[in-house]
Amino acid sequence: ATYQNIFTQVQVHGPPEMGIPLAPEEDIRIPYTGHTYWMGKIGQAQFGPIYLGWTGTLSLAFGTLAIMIIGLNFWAQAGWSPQTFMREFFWLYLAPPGPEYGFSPFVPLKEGGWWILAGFSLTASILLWWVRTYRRAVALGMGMHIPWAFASAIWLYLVLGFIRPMLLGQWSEAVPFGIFEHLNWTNNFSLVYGNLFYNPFHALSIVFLYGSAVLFAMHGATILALGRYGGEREIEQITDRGTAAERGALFWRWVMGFNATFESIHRWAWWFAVLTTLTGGIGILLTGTVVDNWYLWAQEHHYAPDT
Ligand code: BCL
Ligand code: BCL
Ligand code: BCL
Ligand code: BCL
Ligand code: U10
Repeated sequence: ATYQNIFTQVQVHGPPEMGIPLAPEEDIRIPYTGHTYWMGKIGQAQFGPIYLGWTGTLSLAFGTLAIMIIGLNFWAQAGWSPQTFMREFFWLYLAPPGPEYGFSPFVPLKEGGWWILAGFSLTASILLWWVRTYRRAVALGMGMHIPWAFASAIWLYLVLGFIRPMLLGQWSEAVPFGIFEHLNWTNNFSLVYGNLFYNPFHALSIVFLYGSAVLFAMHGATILALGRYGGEREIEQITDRGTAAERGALFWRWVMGFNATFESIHRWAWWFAVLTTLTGGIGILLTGTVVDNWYLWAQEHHYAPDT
């Protein structure tokens, strides 16, 4: 094979590639396609066909509804002035119901009811999108790695906005919608519960978050550096280990004494990413339910010094 990369690639122009045939009742792909040279520079030059289906359509509908509810509430806060809306966008927010409402689903719209409706719509949108990833993976005969990884992110999202507030019986524990307001919430959460740094699950989440960046850099660099031996054709290298795989493995064995394989490196990456939000969700769920003050907890368990 010729050595090709992003700078020297040949872009093939032909009739649009429509993908595998689907059963007629299953085939809800929108047949429009396009072609741009510049997209070809960073990936595929062909756009579409996109598959929408009913989960995709409903997901977009609920997503749009969530954005509309949040956006209109922001706009109302800005006194319906487009200028104020634009200027204050990053500071506007939509807060969950106050503690006086507990976990009741019936809250006056202006007192947090809009927050519940927006949260419901956003959650419906996200869950439908998850179903979509699941069903498309089935349709293409793929493994379930993408849906399960996505589920790990959704786990943290649900803990933050629904599961933990439900266990504490308070909507007011949930995260507000707002760019800076959700950062204020994050800071406040750590302060109220005695410094999140002393939550071992927060530390684990950081290990995997930092570790993901380390692995991503190592692997991205390894593959680019092996491009001249066809290293980016990873599947061939997995099923029929060639010189690229040998060199990559040897490099890491020389540098740090052990190495992954072309397949296992993707398992490392998958697990690091998945464990970031999995451990994170556990850490948040324990906060206020099992542990009220992480610093005191840490002292008790010799995770922090006693004095
Ligand atoms: Mg936050 C920052 C979204 C939960 C702590 N957070 C961000 C911003 C973005 C965001 C506005 C960049 C994220 C990013 O690049 O991710 N956060 C966001 C969402 C949730 C969330 C959507 C959620 O649970 C649904 N954040 C939380 C929880 C805290 C938290 C509550 C602990 C984890 N977040 C922080 C901190 C920071 C952010 C700390 C920042 O410093 C950063 C920031 O700049 O804040 C101002 C990586 C993902 C990608 C690169 C893919 C693209 C993602 C895009 C950018 C997401 C856009 C979201 C959009 C504005 C909201 C759309 C909602 C509609 C209704 C559909
Ligand atoms: Mg902050 C920094 C995220 C809240 C204070 N913060 C960071 C960034 C990252 C981040 C973007 C750290 C990564 C980095 O720089 O790596 N912060 C982050 C998030 C939240 C957050 C996601 C959150 O609320 C959800 N931060 C807060 C709150 C403050 C806060 C508000 C604390 C209360 N944050 C700070 C401070 C800093 C950060 C202070 C920083 O200094 C840091 C930053 O931006 O730094 C640039 C970079 C990686 C390195 C520095 C590691 C270098 C490793 C070297 C080259 C090799 C070491 C080899 C080793 C010794 C060998 C080991 C032996 C072998 C195993 C055998
Ligand atoms: Mg720190 C956490 C190392 C700079 C903020 N930090 C950690 C621990 C580990 C560490 C002890 C897990 C990191 C991890 O898994 O990353 N930090 C470390 C090092 C530097 C560093 C070596 C450095 O610059 C040389 N950390 C900073 C700066 C802050 C900072 C000052 C912003 C970036 N760091 C935080 C926060 C947290 C950590 C916040 C945590 O919550 C977490 C923790 O648990 O703290 C208790 C991903 C990398 C990998 C998975 C590869 C393996 C890396 C191993 C685990 C590093 C071991 C270091 C070893 C114990 C010390 C050196 C050994 C020498 C041979 C003597
Ligand atoms: Mg902390 C959490 C790092 C300091 C308070 N903190 C985390 C962890 C992460 C981290 C490891 C979030 C994982 C994640 O992937 O979330 N923290 C971190 C670091 C420092 C730090 C590195 C540091 O000091 C260097 N944190 C502090 C200090 C506190 C603090 C001590 C603030 C002062 N931190 C908190 C709180 C939380 C964290 C509170 C958390 O809740 C979180 C955690 O898990 O803690 C245990 C990002 C992933 C998600 C939020 C999942 C979202 C998934 C959804 C489904 C996505 C929806 C997308 C949406 C629809 C948008 C679509 C838009 C498109 C563009 C169309
Ligand atoms: C990627 C990839 C790819 C692969 C890959 C990988 C990315 C597709 C196919 C690599 C990825 C993985 C393997 C996945 C896992 C990786 C991570 C989770 C990332 C984080 C990594 C780690 C945490 C591991 C870090 C470990 C390190 C850095 C190794 C540490 C080791 C040392 C410090 C030892 C270094 C050894 C040296 C310098 C020399 C040799 C030394 C010895 C043998 C030991 C002792 C020395 C002697 C006996 C010599 C005598 C010494 C004398 C006489 C002096 C004594 C003096 C004294 C003072 C005692 O994309 O492709 O492949 O794999």
